[in-house]
Amino acid sequence: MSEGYPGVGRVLVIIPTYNEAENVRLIVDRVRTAVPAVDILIADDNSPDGTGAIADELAVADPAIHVMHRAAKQGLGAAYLAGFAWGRKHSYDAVVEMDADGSHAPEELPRLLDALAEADLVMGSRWVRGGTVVDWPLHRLLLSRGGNLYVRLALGMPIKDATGGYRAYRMTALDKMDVDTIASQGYCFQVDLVWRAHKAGFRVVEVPIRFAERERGASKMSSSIVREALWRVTVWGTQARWNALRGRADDGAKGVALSKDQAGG
Ligand SMILES: Nc1nc2c(ncn2[C@@H]2O[C@H](COP(=O)(O)OP(=O)(O)OP(=O)(O)O)[C@@H](O)[C@H]2O)c(=O)[nH]1
Ligand SMILES: [Mg+2]
Repeated sequence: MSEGYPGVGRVLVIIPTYNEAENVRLIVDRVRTAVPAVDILIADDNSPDGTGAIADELAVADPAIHVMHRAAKQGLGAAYLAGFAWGRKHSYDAVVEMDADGSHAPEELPRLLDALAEADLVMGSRWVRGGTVVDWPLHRLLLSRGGNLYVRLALGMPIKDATGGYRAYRMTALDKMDVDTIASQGYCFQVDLVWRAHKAGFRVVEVPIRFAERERGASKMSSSIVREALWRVTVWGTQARWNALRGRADDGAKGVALSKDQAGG
C-alpha cells in the first residue's frame, strides 16, 4: 500500500479494461514509474483476450496493484462505479479515472493531482488552452468538439471537455454525488459525473492534457454510446431549464405572498 500524494492523500488509479492484453502491462508500468505514491485498481470485465490473467500477474508482483474481476462486459460506467465503491471501502482519499490504451499519459498525472489539492474534481482536458489531441482522424475530432459544444449549450455548464475520461475526484465529493443512482452506461457516464459535480457546486478544474490515439487493441466506441449521450444530455438540459423556470415562478409567487403579509402587518 502506498504512502499517499502530498496535499491529496491516498490515491487509487482505476483502470477499466476490456480486451486490453496488449496494453495493460505497459500502462500499469507507466503509472508506477510516473507516480510511485499511488495505488492501482484494474477493473476487468472478464476480457476474452486474457487481460484479467495478466492483471493478476501484475498484482502478485506488486502490492500497490489490485484487480477486480467482473463477470461480463457491463460498460465503462458500471466498471467505474464498482471501482469507486472498492476505493471507498479501502479508505482512499481520491480516485483517478484512466483509460488502459495509453490515450491518457500517466506522466501527466502529477499535474492532475497537484490541481486536486485545490479542487474537488480535476478534469484532464483536450479542449482548453494547452490541451492537444495527437493522431485523431477528423471524424473523431468533429465528434468530440461537436459533442462538447452540444453538452455546453444544453446544460449551460462552463466545461470545455465534459466527455473526457482522465480525471481525479476527491472521495468526499464523490460521496455527495449520489453516484449509485447513475444509469449512464458508456461515455455519457463522464458527462453525468461532471454535471452532478457542477450542480452540487463543487470546485471543478480543467487542466490541459495531451491526448494520444490508442496504438494497440480495438476501440469500444460505438454509435449506441453516442446516441445514449445525446438523449440523456437533452433530457438533463430540458429538466434543468424546466426547474429554473419553475423556480422563478415559485419565487414570483412567494414575492406576492410576502408583499401581502407586509401589507397586512
Ligand atoms: N471494464 C470495462 N472496461 C471497458 C469497457 N468498455 C471500455 N472499457 C475500457 O475503457 C477504456 C476506454 O475505452 P476505449 O475503447 O479506449 O474508448 P475510447 O477511448 O473512447 O475509444 P478509442 O479512442 O477508439 O480508443 C479502455 O481502457 C477500455 O478497455 C467495459 O465494458 N468494461
Ligand atoms: Mg481509447
